[in-house]
Amino acid sequence: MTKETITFPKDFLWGAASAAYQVEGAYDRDGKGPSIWDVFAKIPGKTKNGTNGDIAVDHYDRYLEDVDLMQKLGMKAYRFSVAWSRILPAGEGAVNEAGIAFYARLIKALKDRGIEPILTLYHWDLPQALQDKYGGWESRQTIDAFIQYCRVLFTRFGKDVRYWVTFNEQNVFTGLGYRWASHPPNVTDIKRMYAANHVVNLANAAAINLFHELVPTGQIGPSFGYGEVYPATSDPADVLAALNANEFNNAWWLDIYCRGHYPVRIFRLLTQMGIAPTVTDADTALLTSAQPDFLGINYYHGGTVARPTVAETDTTAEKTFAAIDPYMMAADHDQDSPEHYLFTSVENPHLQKTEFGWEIDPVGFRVALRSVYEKYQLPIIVTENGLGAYDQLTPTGEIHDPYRITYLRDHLVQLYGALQDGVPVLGYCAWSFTDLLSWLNGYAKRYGFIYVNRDDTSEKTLTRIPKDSFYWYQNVIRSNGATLTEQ
Ligand code: BGP
Repeated sequence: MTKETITFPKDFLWGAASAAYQVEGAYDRDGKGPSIWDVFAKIPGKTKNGTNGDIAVDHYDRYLEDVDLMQKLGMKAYRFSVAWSRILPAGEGAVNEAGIAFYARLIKALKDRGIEPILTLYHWDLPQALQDKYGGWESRQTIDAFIQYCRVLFTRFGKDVRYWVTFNEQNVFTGLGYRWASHPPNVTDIKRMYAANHVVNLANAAAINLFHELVPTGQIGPSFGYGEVYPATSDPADVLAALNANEFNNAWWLDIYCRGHYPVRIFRLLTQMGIAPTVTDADTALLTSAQPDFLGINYYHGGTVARPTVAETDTTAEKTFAAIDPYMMAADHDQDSPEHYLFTSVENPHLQKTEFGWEIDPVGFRVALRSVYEKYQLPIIVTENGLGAYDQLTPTGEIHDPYRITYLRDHLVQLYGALQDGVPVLGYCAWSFTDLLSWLNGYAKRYGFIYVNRDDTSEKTLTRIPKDSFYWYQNVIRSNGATLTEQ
């Protein structure tokens, strides 16, 4: 039997992604105000080897070189984020025209080369001034500031940018920021996490409504860090645990984005535990009024669970601890953890892991795309997917990354499968375009198609060097996926 030739839709958005704090540098230049990441990364012990984004990979100064490389790669789309405190240095109030000008130049350079900009409004770098003044996302006043920021960008860039992302991985930044203190604002309080998360939900809905008013020709949606959760066995108790885990880790956000309501079972548990957010009728009215146009899905891996170790009524049993993983938050010793009553995370014996311990699960990618579409019936843009690895520069100045090619190929083949199944996937942005700063893993965990010559301790030359995966992806794009058939 001959294999069917893979052909993606003709306007498929082949892309790659980045985020402002991870690439730009120029953290205090041209009027930019400090963000919570500028401050947090300087707290001793919080990041790998004390790394920060002060210089990052200097995209702020080298954006033209980077955009030229995107064109060479053949990219049809580039997902980037805007640093809120470049636009509004105090988070609200006066607009910094130099900040606007930087993104105007970037967007123009992309469009001149036929590359569709996909603009993320919030990739975790809240202006520090809003944290100091209002307590950041714990205050509804931050929603007003966010809406002011959105209004500026929608007005200035609404006619040039068609695809907009509201919040990047709300599940990750609220969990790591307010529960595990491994992101700013460095808090360990699950009740405060759910309260802040609710405020972000309201900001997301208000931004979507404003966008539809001001930019009727564009499309907007959140980017969610999705991982399908599997039952460990066919034991119905494990299947129920997987349902619980999917509602706890995924539907808790996606149901709000798409339906305006929290999943009932989880809300009931959080209420019993005294940690549920307060939801007013006006909140529900706002949340149900806002409809995203698409869902951004960031996919790295899912998880596997078994029945919880304790009955729901048993609040005395000892809690289990597993390492903090942004996508599968685990129960901890120190506080009452809802996971404890819902599921127990277990290893999946069928899956290999990356050098950094993340499961590799391309079929899970197809399962994820299918599940999300069947449940929410919105087009999907894959806004992140990729492999972090310790790439090595050879003495002759090359980077051979066959493991990344295998990873990306296997995921793209499954994405094609989902397209064949009927899921409307509009585009795929690999994480990441160039190497960049990993929030907690410094510069050694590399994801890019392009190597950047720097490490944790020195900016070295910051030279860009295309990896083998660059030339591989170039062929995939050029053939609109056909070269995936041969591999
Ligand atoms: C996602 C973030 C990205 C990026 C990626 C890889 O959660 O949206 O910004 O960091 O994960 O993560 P890491 O650098 O931790 O490996």
